[in-house]
Amino acid sequence: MAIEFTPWPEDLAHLYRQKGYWQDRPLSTILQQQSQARPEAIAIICNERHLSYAELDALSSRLAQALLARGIEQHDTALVQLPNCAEFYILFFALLKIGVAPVNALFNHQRHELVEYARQLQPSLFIAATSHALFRDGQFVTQLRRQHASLSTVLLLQDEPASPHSWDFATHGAEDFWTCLTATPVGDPEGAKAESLLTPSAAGQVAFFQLSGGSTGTPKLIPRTHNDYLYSVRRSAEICRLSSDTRFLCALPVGHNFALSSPGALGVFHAGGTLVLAANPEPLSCFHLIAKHRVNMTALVPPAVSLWLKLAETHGAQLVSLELLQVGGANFSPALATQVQAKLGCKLQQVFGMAEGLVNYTRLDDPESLVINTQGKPMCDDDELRILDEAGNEVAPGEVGTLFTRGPYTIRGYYLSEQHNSAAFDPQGYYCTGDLVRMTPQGYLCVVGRGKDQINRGGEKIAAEEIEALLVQHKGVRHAALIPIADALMGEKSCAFIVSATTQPKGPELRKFLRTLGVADYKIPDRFEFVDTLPLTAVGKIDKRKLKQLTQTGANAARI
Ligand code: OOB
Repeated sequence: MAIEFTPWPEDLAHLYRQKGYWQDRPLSTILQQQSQARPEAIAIICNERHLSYAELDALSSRLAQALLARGIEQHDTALVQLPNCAEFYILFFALLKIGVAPVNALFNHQRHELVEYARQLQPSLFIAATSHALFRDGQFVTQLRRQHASLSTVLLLQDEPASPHSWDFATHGAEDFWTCLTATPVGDPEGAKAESLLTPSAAGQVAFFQLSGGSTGTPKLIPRTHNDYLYSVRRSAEICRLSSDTRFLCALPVGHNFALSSPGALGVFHAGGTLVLAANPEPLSCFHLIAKHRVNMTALVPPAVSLWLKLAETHGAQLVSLELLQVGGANFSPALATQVQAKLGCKLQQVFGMAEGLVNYTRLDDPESLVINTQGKPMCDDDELRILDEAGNEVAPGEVGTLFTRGPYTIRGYYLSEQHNSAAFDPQGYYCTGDLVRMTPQGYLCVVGRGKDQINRGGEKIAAEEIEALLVQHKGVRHAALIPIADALMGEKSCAFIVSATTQPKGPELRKFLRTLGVADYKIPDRFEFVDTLPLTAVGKIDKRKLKQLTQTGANAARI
């Protein structure tokens, strides 16, 4: 059975097809087109490996066939956690080719997050890397297998096959990624026939899941269809003027919407350019890759830009090939924005996007004042935006309100979340972004704040409710409230206000407790404040505004 999702209403779906946004082609056509048009061109550079479009296409088809041979079927789902590496794309296209929808967990996710995604997805396939601490041994894989009868195939990507963490695959019912892939013989006379057996899911159906930054207790999965996602990739590539000359450095997490489609790796493949992979945005190694591979475009979150600006003072000569830097994911101050051209020697583009869909870009020919002071305008003429006040009325032009949006690539509902969907989407299908924005007379957006209960830690999103629910599981914690605090480098960090139950637990103990629950490191509070009571609003909710004031004055709180 096809994977469930909330469809767009018929009239709008018709309009999106009529206007050519939805072309009823699967996402995998991106790769197939290039492997025919420019088979020898280099698609991916990953350390010393150079993969051409033909090789990427062939490897993903071989993996797809190997998965079919293991009983994986169309409409199955996969839980994937891979670092920035070529295998991520080989696998992504392999799954697309056989209609299996993956969710790509971030590499810094841990047990808590993976267990939750598996619970929601019931995957038949699980792929991870032994370079991640959770997969040094087979314990977690065994636990997942025990919890999910649906899980039939587990593939592990090993750093070096003969590393000291070498795996006992048979005991844990897992296989080595490359052994599985290469088991299908090359040049198989049946190859062409086998290729024709690969069938993606229908273009109007779910291709894969994005992850929501979230503001609720459990993270939500975002079903993206081939039609909507392929449109966002094509249009993003067009706005950013990608071509076969594009040499894009991907230093953000490969699965994140920014790095995958805005225009990201898929935009580069669509244009026939070259993707250069970096493990992370650490400036020294990225500068080296830029110089070595003559990279002309990259994308960063604001804290990384700060570090790049600093290093450019001494190592700027390595950046001569760089033409365009995209910045997005979190608030980017005009003070930093003005330094980009002078210090990094390239153009700046601001990107305000979300995994749920809507992406805004400043345009490449925009005047400097727009590029520095705004977060861009929607990529599509049929993106519909509403900016509403607290009573749900449209604000006057230029005033601040909460951004609601719908359009040809913005979802209509989270995966299997009926109750939450009724709050996150209005009756006309507009998604409530939770972002406080103002629109300029030219139709550009300025993100001025956030209404949602989320901390944006340098682009990494933390749902306050999720961490609060975990903290109160500690026997020493009666109430917990997580709020953002200002941080010079990260923009925001997190601070947990704790009302203790009996004996007062200390910050280090609570951090350790969250780690034993298997929570990703970036979600662990940077600061703890212990208070006797939490202030309440008139309707009895925790008054986070007051807590934020407390962190600024420091009154009444014992800090750890
Ligand atoms: C991107 O996607 P997500 O899903 O990790 O986070 C979306 C949220 C937005 O709702 C907003 O709160 C914040 O991240 N955000 C920004 C921003 N870009 C995203 N806040 C201020 N300024 C910006 N430029 O973060 C994302 C997805 C695609 C492209 C770019 C970013």
